[in-house]
Amino acid sequence: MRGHARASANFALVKYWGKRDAALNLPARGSLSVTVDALYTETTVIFEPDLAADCLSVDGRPRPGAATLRASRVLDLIRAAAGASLRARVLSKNSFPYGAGLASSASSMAALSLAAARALGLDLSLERLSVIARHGSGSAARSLHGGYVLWREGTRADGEDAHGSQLHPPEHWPLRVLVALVDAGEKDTSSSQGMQETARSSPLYAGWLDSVNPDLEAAQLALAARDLAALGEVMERSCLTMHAAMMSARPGLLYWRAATVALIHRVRALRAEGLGVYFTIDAGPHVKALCAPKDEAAVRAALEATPGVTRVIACGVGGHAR
Ligand code: 2P0
Repeated sequence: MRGHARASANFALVKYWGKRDAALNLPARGSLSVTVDALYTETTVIFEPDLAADCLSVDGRPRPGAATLRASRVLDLIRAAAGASLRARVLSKNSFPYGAGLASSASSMAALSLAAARALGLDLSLERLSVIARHGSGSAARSLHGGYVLWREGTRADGEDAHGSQLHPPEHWPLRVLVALVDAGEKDTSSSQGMQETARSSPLYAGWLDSVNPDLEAAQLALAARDLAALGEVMERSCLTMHAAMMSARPGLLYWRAATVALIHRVRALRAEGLGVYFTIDAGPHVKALCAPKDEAAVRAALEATPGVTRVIACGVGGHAR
């Protein structure tokens, strides 16, 4: 009745921001991501007869409330699949700051779904686990698979076809992702809440949605051709279009800090000097820079020298949850 799993975080190259069904966590559009090896969650799930309710600890700290409710949504689906009713103790450990806009909800819900399935003796496919993990956090649908992953928006009302699929394994294109940490604090507006507010009040939300499918197509072509300039261009515009929609919500949602903006300019200056490096930013202040291995040292030095950067974490392309 005990299972253990590790899943990596992922960063979207073409972003997910908006739901077509909030109860089922179904995305308004598809998204495309790269799984990263250095940021991961390791989770142990123990189903115990004496527990009255699921309980969750993250990095040694009990997390009652919203985080436990999300975990229970995933555990309920695993219990239903196994015909079990026992409650679970969940012990989760992250290799990186939790709840700070670094995709910890993706890796933690992906690891939870796999660990819980194993604890109850279920052998579910990565696609099925992706659907289950999605109920805990949308972006978790992309963290079961390694490499380059497409999360399809799906057409079914029950969301069973809105799962992640691997487009290319890690060895297809061993790019590097350098994560420049700007601030290790937990963010004040969750992604779920931010998406809801953007969809409700931003005059740019419709334009953002219109931009996604063409960007998904362009990103898939660039990935297949291993064309970094083409992929980088799509990745930056998807990021900036999403943030423009967030910022124009009412009230405006601004995850950036001064150092975030400084890093954008730094990446563009490196490009003007001839380096192939591109940025993306999620629901937090950190900046992720995508580059080829040959440029990693120069990019890393430039990010570390940017005022306000506390640390740079270097990632390769990660594998499947296991
Ligand atoms: C993404 N983000 O595509 C986008 C870009 C953040 C910015 O997916 O409400 O924690 O649980 O589905 O998955 C973060 O959102 O939100 C996210 P829910 P989630 O990576």
